Amino acid sequence: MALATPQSMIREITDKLMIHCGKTSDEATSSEIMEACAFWLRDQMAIREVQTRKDTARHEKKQVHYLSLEFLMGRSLMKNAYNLGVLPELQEAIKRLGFEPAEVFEAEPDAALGNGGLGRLAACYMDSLATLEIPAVGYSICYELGIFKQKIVNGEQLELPDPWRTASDSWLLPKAGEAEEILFGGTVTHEIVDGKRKIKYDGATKVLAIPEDMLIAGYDTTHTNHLRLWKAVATKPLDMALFSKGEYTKALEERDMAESICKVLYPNDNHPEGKTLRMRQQYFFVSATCQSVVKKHLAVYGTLDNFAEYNVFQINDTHPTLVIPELMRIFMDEKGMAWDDAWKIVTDAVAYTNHTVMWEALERWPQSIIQNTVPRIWEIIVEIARRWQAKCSEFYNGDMEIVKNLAICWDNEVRMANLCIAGGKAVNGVSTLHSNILRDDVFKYACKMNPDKFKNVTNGIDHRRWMSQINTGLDALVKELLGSDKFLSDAMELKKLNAFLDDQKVLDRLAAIKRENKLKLCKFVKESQGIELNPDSLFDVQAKRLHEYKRQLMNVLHIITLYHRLKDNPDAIKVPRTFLFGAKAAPGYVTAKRIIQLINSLAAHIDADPVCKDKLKVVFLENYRVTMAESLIPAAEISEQISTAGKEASGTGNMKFMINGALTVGTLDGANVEMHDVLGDDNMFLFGLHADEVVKMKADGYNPRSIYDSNPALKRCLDQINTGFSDGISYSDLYGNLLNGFGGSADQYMLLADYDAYIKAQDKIAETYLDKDKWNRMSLKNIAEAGIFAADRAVGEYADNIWTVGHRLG
Ligand code: 26W
Repeated sequence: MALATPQSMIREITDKLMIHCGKTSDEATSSEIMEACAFWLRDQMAIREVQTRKDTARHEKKQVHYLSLEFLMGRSLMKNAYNLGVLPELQEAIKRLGFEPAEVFEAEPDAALGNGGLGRLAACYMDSLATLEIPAVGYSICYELGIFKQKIVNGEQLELPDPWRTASDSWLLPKAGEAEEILFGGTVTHEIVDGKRKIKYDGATKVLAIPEDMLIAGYDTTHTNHLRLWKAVATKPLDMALFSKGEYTKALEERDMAESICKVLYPNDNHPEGKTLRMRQQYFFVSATCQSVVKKHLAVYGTLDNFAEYNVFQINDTHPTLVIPELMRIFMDEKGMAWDDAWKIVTDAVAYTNHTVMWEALERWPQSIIQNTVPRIWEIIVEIARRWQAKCSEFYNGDMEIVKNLAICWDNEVRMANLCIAGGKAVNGVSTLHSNILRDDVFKYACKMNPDKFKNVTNGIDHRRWMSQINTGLDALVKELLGSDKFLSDAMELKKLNAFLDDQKVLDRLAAIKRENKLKLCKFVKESQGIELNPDSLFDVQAKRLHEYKRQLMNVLHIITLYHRLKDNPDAIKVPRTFLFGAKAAPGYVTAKRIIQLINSLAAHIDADPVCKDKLKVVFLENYRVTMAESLIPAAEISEQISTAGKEASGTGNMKFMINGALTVGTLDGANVEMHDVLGDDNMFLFGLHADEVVKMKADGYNPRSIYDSNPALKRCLDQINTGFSDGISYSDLYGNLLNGFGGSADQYMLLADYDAYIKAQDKIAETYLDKDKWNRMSLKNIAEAGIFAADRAVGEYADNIWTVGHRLG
């Protein structure tokens, strides 16, 4: 049954506007209308969520607790209205209130509490968890500032703060009554009282964790979950004793410490920052979560014996690892359990997903930071490590090399991945290739000890958001062709589009939809950056975090190659191209920032050269974010997925482009491998070394300089980077990285080894583009085969193979 008619909605939204903003609709701004709509939707969801929670308890359903330091939610207004089935009514109501729906949606800031793939994956999974009617809660930190806003000034990245909450507070439901206390620092002593061990904390600092819940409605169900964002506040506003003594700064210390915890999201992707503040963030949200879950479990069941039967904690990479020692602490110190009993429950209740094999991304914490920040947790880790080491040593007959590799504590460091393996019931990678690399390489010794623990769940995306919502033209075509909207609940239905691969009319309509989307993007780019794009050119897009392994620089080498061809022969380019880049670089990642600058130098140089007019253009899109992806992806024709094979755990952007009909140029890496499985060589542009060949070539002594010496086109590109472009900025550092590294570190990501194959793939793309029908057919094939990359499928696999919880669909 519909929740509301536009008429009743107008009345209720007007009420919200009055109560929360103190305005009538003729006084309100678009932003206030947005807030009023959000309040209305939130309240509808709140009613459903209470019902869901009661059902979960009444029917004694197992619950999933999804812990992640990042949730890249983006905007929620359209999403929630869509899932609640009231989007058309809401749009109508907004119009009748005298506002333009697009402007109201536009007024919502992105909730950008994440860096990239890992954070967006968590957001997509929240949608599927609710849609599959799985009782689940997401947990994270209520950061005041999300990922920085990127400004490009003179070609360089500048970071600005992102105070996302200003207009988004209406989504949050504060639950002050469910606050938890977290202890930091101090010293720990053990006392025996009445024959029982008691832990005493001296000089610890208390911080209060207050939940702010963001409600998550499922699609086509009333099932409603929530994302619990913990906010840190001091237990008392001011230490009056110190204040009275005149020690003003010290009196404020506790408050400042508490507030600093949830101030800002760390902007690092694939590179952990071993800082005390980050450790505090991790323990803060883990401890609050564990305490809250244990409390709620006891309230329903009155015992912890069945805790693992009714609760499972999925940890999103190692960032929430402390859930393992924290549960041990609660079970033993607070609930009086013996070690073995507590350990049995923990190891049945925790599962870990690995998202990267980049060695620099694997978290290793200095002992001193853990010891000083969370002294009791440190003691428990030491004991876990001791027992684990004994077990490993026994299994491997004391082989010290292997024992060292498996150790949790070694060289005054704590290795979080090993702690997760020891304390978890499952470890999974995020694509077939990635999971195999974990089993055969990164975690091979642990895998041998317990092969069944190591699993794969290939990532997926929320196809309702990433296709239907953002590409309404394609959504309408698919519904018409399939004669139903069943694909929204069962993405495999998309396969039925295969029946239209030779239908000329369908192919033409598909092309017309793409063109519409390109025109919309042109408008967006013109309005946001003042840049004119040529809609008749091929839109070639690389949008993802900036990282050397993702090889934006190889894309640049191709562009320079095209430029040189044009210089030699103004007719060399048959297919005009627009290269669009969207990427944030971690603020401390110097090389990544230099690559952004290089792209901008190149873009300016090409713009200034008349030979490129209407043939070649490069645009660096400022401040790439979820909302930008939503207009960029439907307009893309080529999706660049060109990481060094073996380095990209899965990729999820690749899936979003695919389901919107872009063709992929890519290596056999991450989920590209599975894309290739369903598309074959004919429907994507595959190139380059395979993961095993990368490893072998490195082992045999990779020599990029010999490739440079023997390939004149490549040499010319690199020399051009060395000298730079018309702005006079030299990129000799990037040139040097590719050619002059020490100890075999030149061209770490093997751009030169793949250059030739990449150029050939790109030439094939241009040739194929000239055959419109062939191109459109390939595009339709991509959409038809994208169903397996639905998050619904992935979450269903977690439910079946790791969590053992029931669900609907599939
Ligand atoms: C602590 C610093 C830090 C921050 C984030 C280290 C590592 C990360 C993430 C694990 C990086 C990340 O986002 N990984 C991406 O995860 C996606 C979802 O599984 C995959 O699709 C991407 O391939 C992977 O790079």
